[in-house]
Amino acid sequence: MLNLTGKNALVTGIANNRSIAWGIAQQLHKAGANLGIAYLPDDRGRAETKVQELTEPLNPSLFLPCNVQDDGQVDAMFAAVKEKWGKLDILIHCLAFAGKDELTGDFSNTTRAGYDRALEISAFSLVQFGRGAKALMTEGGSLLTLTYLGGVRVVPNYNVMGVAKAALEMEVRYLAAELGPQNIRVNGISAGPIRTLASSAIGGILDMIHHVEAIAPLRRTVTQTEVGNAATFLCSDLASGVTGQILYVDSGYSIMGM
Ligand code: NAD
Ligand code: IMJ
Repeated sequence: MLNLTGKNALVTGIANNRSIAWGIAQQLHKAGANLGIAYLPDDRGRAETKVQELTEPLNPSLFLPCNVQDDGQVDAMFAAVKEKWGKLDILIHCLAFAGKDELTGDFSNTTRAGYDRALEISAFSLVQFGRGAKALMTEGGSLLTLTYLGGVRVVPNYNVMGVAKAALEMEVRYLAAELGPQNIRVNGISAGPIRTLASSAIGGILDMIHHVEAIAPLRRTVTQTEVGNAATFLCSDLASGVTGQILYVDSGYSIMGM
């Protein structure tokens, strides 16, 4: 049976109650996992307060700042996990960022700085997390990331994020191959469009959601809870034979050719 009691799960990427990571954290908590929450700090400490208030009902035993652009913060996060928990079992990578200018207009106008930032935050961060997982998942474990169809097919305006997701998905495979002998599994969930902070800021997202509702076999979009349930499965012993995979949680949209 699916039971995460006694498992230590660190969740990144919660910004608000619409975040996919929030859906994942809730389902991991429901399955009995002991939670740690890492949030992106801002100058005024507002993110800290907001995420702390939101996640309080899940009784996290760790609450840590982590901007993946700062090696010091990433190292400190893993050091705190080691100190408090000793071992890590589950690590959720649920973050991405590209400059707004890069997510509209011609892909060929992507700047060097914009490309570097998108790939650094959205893809290199999984390499950092893989290193942390390797050191801390001493009894095996599960590393999970979130990706999108725009990493394998052209989706209007996804642009440099598509390149970042392509890199991210290949990292899933390289990390799965490297960490497998330690019984650490590495997988990705490719979620269909969901209205979150990261998607609502995109022009035309509502039209894209309506398109999915018309075309996808299930004739609807997916919810954060559905992604959270699939994540809980992949992080549980029920998925003990699954690694290096991208699981589509997209109402079946990606199978359609027309
Ligand atoms: P969201 O805005 O709620 O989450 C994005 C998170 O990234 C935020 O919590 C933000 O704090 C974090 N982040 C950004 N820069 C960071 C940095 N430098 N260091 C640490 N954290 C940083 O939006 P979301 O839609 O829940 O996105 C979560 C993941 O799901 C992303 O990887 C996204 O690409 C992926 N995804 C989203 C959709 C969708 O339609 N919403 C679909 C498929 C995949
Ligand atoms: C993002 C851009 C273009 C099309 C898009 C998206 N579609 C979907 C998304 C169709 C579903 C959302 N998505 C899958 C993402 O990964 C979003 C990443 C993202 C969003 C923003 C918005 C605000 C900002 N930077 C961002 N960086 C990454 O300033």
